[in-house]
Amino acid sequence: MKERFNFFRKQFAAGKPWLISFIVIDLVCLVAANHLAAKVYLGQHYFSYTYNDYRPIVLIMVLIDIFVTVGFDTLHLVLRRNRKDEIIRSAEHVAVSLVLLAVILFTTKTGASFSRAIVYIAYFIYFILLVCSHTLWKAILQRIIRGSSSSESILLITTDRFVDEGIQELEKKKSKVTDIFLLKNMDRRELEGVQITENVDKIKARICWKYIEKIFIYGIDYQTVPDELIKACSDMGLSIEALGFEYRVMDFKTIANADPKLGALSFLEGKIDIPFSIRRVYWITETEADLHRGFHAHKLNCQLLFCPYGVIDIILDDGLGNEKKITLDEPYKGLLLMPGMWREMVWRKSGSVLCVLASEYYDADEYIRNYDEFITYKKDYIAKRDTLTIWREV
Ligand code: T46
Repeated sequence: MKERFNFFRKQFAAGKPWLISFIVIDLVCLVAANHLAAKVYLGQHYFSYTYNDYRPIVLIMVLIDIFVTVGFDTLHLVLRRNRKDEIIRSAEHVAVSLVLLAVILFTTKTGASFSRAIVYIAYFIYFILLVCSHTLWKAILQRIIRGSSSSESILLITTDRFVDEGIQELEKKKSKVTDIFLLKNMDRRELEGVQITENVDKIKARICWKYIEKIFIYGIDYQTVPDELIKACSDMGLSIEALGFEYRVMDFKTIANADPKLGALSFLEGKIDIPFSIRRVYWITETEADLHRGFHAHKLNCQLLFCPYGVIDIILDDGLGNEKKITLDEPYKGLLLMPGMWREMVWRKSGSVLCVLASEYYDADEYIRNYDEFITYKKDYIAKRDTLTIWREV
């Protein structure tokens, strides 16, 4: 419940006027449902009680309604949820409210003796009104929010290191980034006209209330995107498109000493320099010159390769007839390698050390060790790459 309450706060911050409008609509529906229920029930039976006797109960119901809305976040992503979710959430709202009211009525013996039956009828009518009014108001709001901005709202998910490149890449697709979700914002980046956040709840709320229509990831492995965000996107019917590169040569940050005898220190930091979570580290040592290894590709594994001592060539093949040789000949030079690239490593100097940071645990099934199989795999992959969508069970 605490988590839901926190998310409600973030939603409120992102879409205050619209969220308030939903709360007001809910309360109007609740009071209307009670009036209707009283009319239906009291109209059919003779009672010495009147609707006035029932008013305190309605007041308690209103207070419970506000409590449930905020505490249980029953307006969760309300603007973007589909009809099925709308019905489930509204039913949840009504059920929790009914239970709370029952507890209050039983423990305090408040209200007229007819109130229990009216309460059932009222909550049933309330549920119907809730679903109908939300559906209608959502349709109106979507037009207002979409219509008020001339261009689409686009979210880019990336790391500090790849922000500028990601924006440029999307500009090439004639898409202007309006929001950025950074896995970590070390440099406290600010960009004019672009909202940057590193808070998952905040970005979820913005996707909902700012009506973000397209989401891209750039330069990171899809597994780095928080599960919570993927789940929220799928709840809102949004897919995440992966953009990016197959490999990247990068220079690590290095602190060199004025006195060469003191050596140099290079370093890599998670989420900032490494666009995936490290699950495994391995290194290859005691090597002879002209050693050849590799001859495989990965389906899932993202890796960062570097050679802290010696010289190693990495020959990459994208399966489409393009070959590229990268020479790791400096301790501060790294090769970021995304899945789907055939590789061969050639040791150019005996004793050279190859270090690898990997995004996956060792899994022999995730390797493609047959070149023909790789070519077929790659063709399929390329065919879908432009619309590569992340739909992951979370
Ligand atoms: C890659 C290049 C750069 C394990 O049991 N656990 C491990 O974590 C690794 C990496 C390997 N192994 C076993 C599997 C084989 O029986 O060690 C043996 C040698 O592995 P492989 O022939 O795959 O080694 P390389 O040098 O051809 O490839 C390695 C990595 O496997 C690969 O992911 O990209 O380094």
